[in-house]
Order: sequence, then structure tokens, then C-alpha cells
Amino acid sequence: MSWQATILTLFPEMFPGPLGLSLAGKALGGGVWSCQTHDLRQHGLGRHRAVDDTPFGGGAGMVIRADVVDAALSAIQAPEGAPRVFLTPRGRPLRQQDVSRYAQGPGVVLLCGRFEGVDERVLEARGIEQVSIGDYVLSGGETAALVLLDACVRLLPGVMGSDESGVEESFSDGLLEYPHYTRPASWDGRDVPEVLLSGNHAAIAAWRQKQAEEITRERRPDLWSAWLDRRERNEAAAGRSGQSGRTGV
Ligand code: 6GU
Repeated sequence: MSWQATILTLFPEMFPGPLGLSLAGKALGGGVWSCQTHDLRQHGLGRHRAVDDTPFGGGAGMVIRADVVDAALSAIQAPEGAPRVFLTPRGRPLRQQDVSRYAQGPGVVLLCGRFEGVDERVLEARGIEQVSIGDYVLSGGETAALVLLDACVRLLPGVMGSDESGVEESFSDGLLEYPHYTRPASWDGRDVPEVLLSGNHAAIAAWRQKQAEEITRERRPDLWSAWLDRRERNEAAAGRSGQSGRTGV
């Protein structure tokens, strides 16, 4: 029973693409996950297998038809309970917590659009979530689907190994990660921060925490204020329960 990605797309050749290589590719070859594409064109109408039509109300671009998407959904065999996701810049932002939820389930069904969009009625009627991977516009949902799958697959049991890299990383506690250094200790006139060479593990942990906080404050004021709010709430909770220290997030 492996984690199953089912992808509805006009460009099935785009999968698994880069996910056939490296960590994700090994896991694919090893049967940890599977990647099944389904060509939307198979359900197109008429001699030209048309999947789209002009938008009611006018305007630029074309809209993928509800009946075409519905026929494709009926034709696939996705695991019971797999969330259906339409990749679109109009969606809610994809977060690590969504990725984690998807990875813990049986798999996902991903609908990739081209053109202006998909008829809203089929999204509503068939319980399809709308997700965006960022505030920029891609030419189609396929590359966004690859991003979502990469984020999910690396969380599947056995894919990343049992080292700490899955835990102590950006977003796991709401902060961006501290900077990394390796040999040589001096390069191009730049020295590695001295504390990292000290062997003092408590001092190193404190330095890394401070770096993570500063970088998050500078680069991601949104994450920073959320983290401050969370810390304040935790401290208040610790105070109420008579604890002296901070509790975990
Ligand atoms: Cl999910 N799809 C497309 N086409 N463009 C996007 C996106 C998704 N997320 C950001 N831009």
C-alpha cells in the first residue's frame, strides 16, 4: 500500500520529471510512492477532443469544462480519502502543515490546469481544494504539482532517513533556519563564526537560535509576528500552570 499520486493533466509527459531522480526517484523506484498520470484530452469533446471553451461573461482566455474534469475524475482509480487538489494561483497558499497532512494520507489527486482556469462548478461539486504555491503566475499547474509532490514525498516513511534533517529545518518550528558552514574554516578572507568551532554545544545552539530569529525577522515579518504571538501564548500558558520555563510550541 504505497502513497499514490494521481495527476490529471494535458501534459502527462511532464511527470514524474525531476521526481524520477534523486531521493524522490529512488523512492519511486522502490515502490514507496507511485505516480499515475491521466490525460484530460481523453475526455475532450468532438473531433478535436476539446477540453476547454470560452468564458461566460466574456473576457480573455479559455476555461476547462466541468464535464471534462468530471469524466476524468470518474475514470481514475484513486485511493479512498485522497484529497483532490486543483493547482491555481487563485488557491489558498500551500503550507508545510498541508503538505504534512497530504503525506500522512493515502495520496493525492492533482488537477493541473492550463488556460484561464477550470469551471468553478466542478471544483465545488466534487470537493476539489484550490491551492497556490506562491504569489506569481506559472504557465500551468504542472510545475506547481511537481513542487507539491516533492514536498510530500520527502516526508514519506523511509525517504529521508532517520537523521535530524527532517525535524530541525525551516518552518518546523515557524522560524527560518540558521546559516550553515563547512570547511575550509577560512575562505576568500571570510571566517566561519568562531562559536561554531568552539565545541561548546550550548553556545552553538544559542547562536543558531538567535540567527534563526534575526533572519526570520528580516526576511519574513509575517512568520516572525506569528512566532512572537505563539511564544507569548506559550509563556502565558506556562505562567498559568505555575511553570517557570517556556513550553514547546
Ligand atoms: Cl498552483 N498554478 C499556476 N498555474 N500558477 C501558480 C500556482 C499554481 N501557484 C502560483 N502560481
